[in-house]
Amino acid sequence: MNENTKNIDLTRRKLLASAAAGGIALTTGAHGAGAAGNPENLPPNIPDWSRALGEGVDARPYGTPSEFEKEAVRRHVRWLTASTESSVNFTPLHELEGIITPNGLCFERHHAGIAEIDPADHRLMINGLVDKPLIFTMEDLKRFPRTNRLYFLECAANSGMEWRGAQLNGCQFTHGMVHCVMYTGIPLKYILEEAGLKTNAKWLMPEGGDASGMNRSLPIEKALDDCLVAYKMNGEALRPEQGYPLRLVVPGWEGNMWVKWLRRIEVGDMPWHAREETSKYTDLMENGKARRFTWEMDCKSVITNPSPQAPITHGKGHTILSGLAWSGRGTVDRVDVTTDGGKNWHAARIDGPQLPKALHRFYYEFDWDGSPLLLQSRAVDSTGYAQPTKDQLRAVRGTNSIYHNNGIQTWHVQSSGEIENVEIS
Ligand SMILES: Nc1nc2c(c(=O)[nH]1)N[C@H]1C(S)=C(S)[C@@H](COP(=O)(O)O)O[C@H]1N2
Ligand SMILES: [Mo]
Repeated sequence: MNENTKNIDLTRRKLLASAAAGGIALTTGAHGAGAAGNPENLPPNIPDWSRALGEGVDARPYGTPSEFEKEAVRRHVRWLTASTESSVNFTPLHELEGIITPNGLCFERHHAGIAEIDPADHRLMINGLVDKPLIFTMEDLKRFPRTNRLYFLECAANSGMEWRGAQLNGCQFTHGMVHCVMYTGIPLKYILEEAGLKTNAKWLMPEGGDASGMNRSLPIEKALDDCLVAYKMNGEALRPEQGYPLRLVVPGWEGNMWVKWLRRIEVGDMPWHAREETSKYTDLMENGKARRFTWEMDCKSVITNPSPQAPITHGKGHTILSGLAWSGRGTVDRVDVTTDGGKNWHAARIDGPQLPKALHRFYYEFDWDGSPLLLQSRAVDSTGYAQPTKDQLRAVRGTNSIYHNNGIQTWHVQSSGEIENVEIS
């Protein structure tokens, strides 16, 4: 049994539990704890936690979530990859709200496992077409002016399995290769200026310090525009999973370019044609030709609740729909939602900050009459580009692709409240 089937089973169990509660779901609370909980703790009784002292301030030097939040975890799909070291796990988008991804829940994509690096032994080297090659310690880097920026990172392979049709039951699996974090770092421009770019400097090759030594060619215009060399995420040091102690931030561009455990940047006059931009991370078109250097992540959205891992358990009536939208080209200006597979569209409410190249949160509230629904969301970004249907995408791209699937996602809600991933045309 893979992680995904396990997840579907969990969903079914949740539904059974809520059915047992017999239509009093509203009063038993959103966590479904009503049916299984201890009635002795309910009003008018005094609950257990009011009768004794709680843990002291020495109990949790580094905080962790409540023990009742065990479902909010990264999950992987075992059959997708041969080993866990060269693999991916997924952000539990259906368990999250707002636009910030907590550090411990950011999806992980490694090509050779997590490098564990002592920052005292870490260096960043700049070489190639520069006036003076440089080697920085972490301490050196922390004396450059810093900036704080919130950006999403999406793997180009996010939703990749969906090219062949609806496959995985949950937005965690279909869309969970995305996270959104506040980075603290140095504009890459400052570091390049320190080394001095030669006039023929046109491309960079950032390289990782992990066993994969991952590298990608990065055009100089992007490097000088908004790239960061980051060492903090959401206020604290980068997590080892996210490239501790140093990672490249390439706002709006495919995750593969955001080199983790960043150890070297070579400056050159041509792209390197590295493995990750030739055999991987290219888009194979219908005619057998591969499109290369498709860096920008196009506008996309997904409904995170309700969704297959987060079925409707309260029965018919007032229902809150929550979702995420993003664009690698700017802000998201509009999100529309349909509950009938695209016959009628309604404007969703974008709530919270609308920052360029960051996740946006949207809501749509409706009265569910208990009949089956086909839920979809469609985002429009600040360039005026509207998220396409999967059919529109396939008309241009064919079906050979893995990467850059930003098509509209459909969730089928059954009368029971159970939800599955489907495709309609
Ligand atoms: N050094 C190095 N950098 C890397 C990778 C890697 O395996 N090694 N994976 C890349 C890929 S494919 C993606 S999608 C992102 C994932 O970032 P995350 O693990 O923080 O989610 O990191 C990129 N940077
Ligand atoms: Mo990726």
